[in-house]
Amino acid sequence: MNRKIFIGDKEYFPLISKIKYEGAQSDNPLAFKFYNPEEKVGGLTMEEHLRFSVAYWHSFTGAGGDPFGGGTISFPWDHIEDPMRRSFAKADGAFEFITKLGAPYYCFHDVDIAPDAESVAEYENNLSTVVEKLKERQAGTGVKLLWNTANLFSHPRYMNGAATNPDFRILRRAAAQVKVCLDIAVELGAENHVFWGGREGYNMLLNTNMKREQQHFAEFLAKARDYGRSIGFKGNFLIEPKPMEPIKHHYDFDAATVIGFLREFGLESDFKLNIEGNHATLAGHDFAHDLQVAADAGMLGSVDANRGDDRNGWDTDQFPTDVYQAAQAMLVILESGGLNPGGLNFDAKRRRNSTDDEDLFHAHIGGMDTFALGLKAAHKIIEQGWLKTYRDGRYRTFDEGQGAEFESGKLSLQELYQSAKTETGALPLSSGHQEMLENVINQVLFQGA
Ligand code: XLS
Ligand code: NI
Ligand code: NI
Repeated sequence: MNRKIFIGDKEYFPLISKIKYEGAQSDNPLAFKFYNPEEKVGGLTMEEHLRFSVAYWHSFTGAGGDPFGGGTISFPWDHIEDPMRRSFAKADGAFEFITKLGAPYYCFHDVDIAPDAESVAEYENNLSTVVEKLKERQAGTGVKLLWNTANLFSHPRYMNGAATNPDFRILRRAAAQVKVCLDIAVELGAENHVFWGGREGYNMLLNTNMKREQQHFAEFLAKARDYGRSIGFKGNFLIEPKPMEPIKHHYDFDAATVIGFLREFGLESDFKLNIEGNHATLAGHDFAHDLQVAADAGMLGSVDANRGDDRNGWDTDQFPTDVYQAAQAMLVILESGGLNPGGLNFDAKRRRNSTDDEDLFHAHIGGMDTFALGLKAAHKIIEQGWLKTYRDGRYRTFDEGQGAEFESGKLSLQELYQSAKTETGALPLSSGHQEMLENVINQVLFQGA
């Protein structure tokens, strides 16, 4: 039975019906094999753990253009000439897609949902008109807004940055955009608000006062925070680190850099991090590394779930398919207490030559199944308890005696020296057992294979 799901007066993806969980044995490419939203993993359902979100920009806006060629992907609302009517149709198509997929959340930039404009008044007017529609669609479908963000990087005015632009007038224009976006966050019940500093940084030091730009950035974020709180926004503000691309050196380089910046300027209690897989790898880290750095600082807010390509160094924003990586990411996430009120947002795009509507479904189904498997593997590893026992065991010399005294700050350098002096002979070598641990992860992943 192909039950119709459509949101407005038209069905935009008529060939695809609701995506169902059919289990690992199913050979239906348009079904979940592993993501079963109602299935409990520990105390929560998969839906509650994973909190999947669809990205408006990649899924309903980006047409596959790259520096060597224009778009290849067409959307069922492309033919509508009037930009406002096209935005309405896009919204209906988006909610139809998200509902058919069964993702509980979505995310957007301001200019993904409505036409941009030079004047603040026209920009605001366009947005608030579409926001009315989104509000109705949210209420009608139950789909919620994980986060929204201001696009402060596409318009030519932001070529030298937004909050870090050397021209105050550009910073002020960006602030107006952020103000409108915070109003929208409250209006639509966004659970978080993201800042991705795509052009906050520099291409050459010779024309840049880095210190002054970073002070402006912090002041801008502080004022955004103050305004957001004053209108009742209770969610997390999130900074999304990325080391480079589109410009050479981003100020929000990686998790560690952003944490240092937030602490330097006293922003650490309102701001957390949105960690993106492909951004971590661009910075030369594993995805799990940046997640762990954020978690250790108590600042793991949300995740942009995607991946790069192992053999090139740019932000390919591919859908996650690597279960080994997803398991390691979910291990950090579960050990740090889960993502809520963040989620797993597919900041990912299908390839430029995946031009069928169906491909958008395949891409998301694969990403959701991958993280469902990662979740189950991570949960199993935690339940079995051996990893934690093993890891804790490596630090056992700090649990008692002098090691414990050192940890509590009671040993001076001279005391360490004195007591090291009493040791005679070579100290024991303790194996890190890397291969054994790698093997056990494979065993957990493929038990029963
Ligand atoms: C680009 C970023 C962007 C943010 C939102 O690389 O990932 O998509 O997530 O502005
Ligand atoms: Ni990215
Ligand atoms: Ni992102």
